[in-house]
Amino acid sequence: LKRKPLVVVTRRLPDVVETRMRELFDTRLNHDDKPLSAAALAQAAREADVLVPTVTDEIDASVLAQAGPNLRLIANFGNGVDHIDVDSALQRGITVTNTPGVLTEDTADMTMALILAVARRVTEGARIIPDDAWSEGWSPTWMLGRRITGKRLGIVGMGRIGQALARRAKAFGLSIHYHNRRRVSGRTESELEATYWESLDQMLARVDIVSVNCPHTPATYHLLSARRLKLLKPEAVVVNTARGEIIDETALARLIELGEIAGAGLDVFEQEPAVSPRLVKLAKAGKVVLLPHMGSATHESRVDMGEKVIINIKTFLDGHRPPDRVLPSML
Ligand code: 8YV
Repeated sequence: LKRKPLVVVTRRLPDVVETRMRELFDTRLNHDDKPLSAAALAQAAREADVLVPTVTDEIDASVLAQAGPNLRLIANFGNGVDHIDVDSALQRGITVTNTPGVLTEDTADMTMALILAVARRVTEGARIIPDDAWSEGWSPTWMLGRRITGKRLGIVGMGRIGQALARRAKAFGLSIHYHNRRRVSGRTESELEATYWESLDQMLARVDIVSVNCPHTPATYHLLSARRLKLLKPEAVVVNTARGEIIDETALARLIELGEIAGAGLDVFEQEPAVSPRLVKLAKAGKVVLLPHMGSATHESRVDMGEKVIINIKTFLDGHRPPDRVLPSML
């Protein structure tokens, strides 16, 4: 009798997803819900036919070198695959899939939430009453933020999430500017009333808010470098719900400290879960809003992501091309 393929899941997933996986596959779950150690990850790669990692699993060349001959599919639970050495995986004949499309709206919502939180000092204000610090009462010049209506938003990366953000931002009265590897269709541009900037540098010098919505690849590592961040206006705000590595975080913190950039809203960091003490200090001072990688953290997104993972695995095990293959051209 042929053995059923073993699917190893590295983190706890929503109950409905785990139940469905168990019905369909020989599934090994991790109810510890702690990130696997490098050794445990390598062991999973040795034993599994299909590996289901998340952003917290570093599947580098050394893990892949220890993979067993059965490992044929890495079905990532999540969109970004920068924690996986996709080139090495593909060279070894391992297919890689992700979960695009289902977390778009939630991530765009969280980006908008960060824009509003920074501009209107929402998190800072929300601490005042619980901290019992409102004894003086209201004043006309107290807790003033910045209006967002009429301002310019520069979106770096006009894919699904960038476009979903543009739709929201347009409704908030922001004008939309974007930089992308390729210009989006004329129809999308006119729907979003979006202005394309071939030169990221030129766009950065003109916008009031910049939002990072591109994947992290070798080409986008520190795309917002110290030099580029210095092009921003002193009133500008930087928002990132993509990947920490796209921004030179140290330079960002320094420029905010110097008052050369007004503030930032960050959901992602260069060394998660470690966050630079300088950013933490700036958060305490009300200059930045820091969230612990919550962009797609809704019940709905997590279930939909799980369903995507299941469809990718099932299609692959049935001998067909899974719908969400990660191709070298995407990297
Ligand atoms: C997840 C994400 O939190 O999809 C992504 O790229 O960053 C988030 O949706 C995480 O990746 C889950 O692995």
